[in-house]
Amino acid sequence: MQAQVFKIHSDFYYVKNLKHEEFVCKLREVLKKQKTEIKVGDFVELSLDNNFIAKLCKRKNSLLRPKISNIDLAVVVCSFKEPDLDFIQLDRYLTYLKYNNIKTAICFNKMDLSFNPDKEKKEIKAIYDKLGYDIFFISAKNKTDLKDLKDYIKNNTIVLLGMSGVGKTTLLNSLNPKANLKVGSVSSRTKRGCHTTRHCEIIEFDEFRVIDTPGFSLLKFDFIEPNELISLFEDIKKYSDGCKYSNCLHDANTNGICSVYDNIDKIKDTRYQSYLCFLKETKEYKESLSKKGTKSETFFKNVSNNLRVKISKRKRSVSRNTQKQKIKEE
Ligand SMILES: Nc1nc2c(ncn2[C@@H]2O[C@H](COP(=O)(O)OP(=O)(O)O)[C@@H](O)[C@H]2O)c(=O)[nH]1
Ligand SMILES: [Mg+2]
Ligand SMILES: [Zn+2]
Repeated sequence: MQAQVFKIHSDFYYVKNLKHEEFVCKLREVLKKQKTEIKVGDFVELSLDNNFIAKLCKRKNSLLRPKISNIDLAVVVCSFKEPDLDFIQLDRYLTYLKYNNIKTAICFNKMDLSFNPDKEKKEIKAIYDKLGYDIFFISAKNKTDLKDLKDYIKNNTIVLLGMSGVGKTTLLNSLNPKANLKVGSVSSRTKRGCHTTRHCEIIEFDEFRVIDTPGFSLLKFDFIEPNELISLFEDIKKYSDGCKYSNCLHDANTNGICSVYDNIDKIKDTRYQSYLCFLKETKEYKESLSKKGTKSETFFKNVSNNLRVKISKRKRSVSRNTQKQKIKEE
C-alpha cells in the first residue's frame, strides 16, 4: 500500500494512505543498510502488515535542509522590520530553491510596521519582479491582503521558509484559523523570534497543505562548486560572457577585465553583494574538499528503480565480468 510520510519522530515514521488512514511505521532494515533517508513528504510503499516502510517511491523534488520532499511551491517569508530585511538571507533562500528546481514565491510580511510601504514595495519589485518571482505584501497579524496569496497556494503542498521571527507561523494561523499553531514572540533584545517549530510536519488544511519546518537561517553554500553558482544568478550571468575569468569567479572588481563589473550599474547592488558572499562560501567549500582529499560518498545511483550506494571508481573492485573479459582477451 502506498502512503505519504507526514511526520518523523526519532525512529518512527507517521504516514497517511490515500484514504487518510494513519499508521506509525519503522524503517525496513534493508533500507537502513542502504542508508535510504526518508523525508517528510516522501511517498512510500508499506509492508503488508503496515508496520514497516518497505520502499521509497520516486520523488518530484527534495531538499537536504530542511529534509522534505515533493514540494509544489516554496514561499519565502521575510519582513521589513523586526527582524529587519536581510537581502543576503532572502537571496540565500531564493538561490537555494532555484538550485533545487523548486517553484518559489516571496511574501513580505509585517507591512503594518512599515513607515513607507509604497517606497519599500517599489524597491522590492524593482529587484524581484524582473527575476520572475511572484511577490505578496501582507500583514499576517492584521490579516490584510491575504486573499491573493490564498488563491495562489490553493490545492498546493507548500513550504514556508524564512528566518525565525518573520511571521511564518502567524501567517499559517491567519490563512487558516483552525491551524492554531504556537507563535513565538520576538525577543525584545535581539528583535528575532524564538524557535517554536522543532520538527518538519505536513499539516492539512481545507484548501492547501503546508510543510511546517523549524527553519534554517544558517544555511551556507557549502555544497556547490563555485562555477555552478553564477547560473543561479541570471541577472549577473547575462553579463559574465565577457569576463576574462571563466564564470566570473574572482572577488576583486576589475575595470576592463570583468564585464560584470563594467555593467555593475545594471545589476542591483544587493544581488551583487549576495553573489560575492555566496561565491566566497563556495570557494571555502572547494578548498576544504581539496584539503580532505575526497568527497564524502553520500550519493546513490538508481539501478532499475533500486537505489544503490555509488562507490567511486578508485574504491570499487573490478567486476567479475570485466575480469573474465580481460582473461578472454589475453
Ligand atoms: N507587527 C506584526 N507582527 C507580526 C506579524 N506577523 C507576525 N508578527 C509577530 O512576529 C513574531 C514572530 O512570529 P512567528 O509567527 O512566530 O514567526 P516565525 O518564527 O516565522 O514562525 C510574533 O510576535 C508575531 O506576533 C505582522 O504581520 N505584523
Ligand atoms: Mg514558527
Ligand atoms: Zn568577472
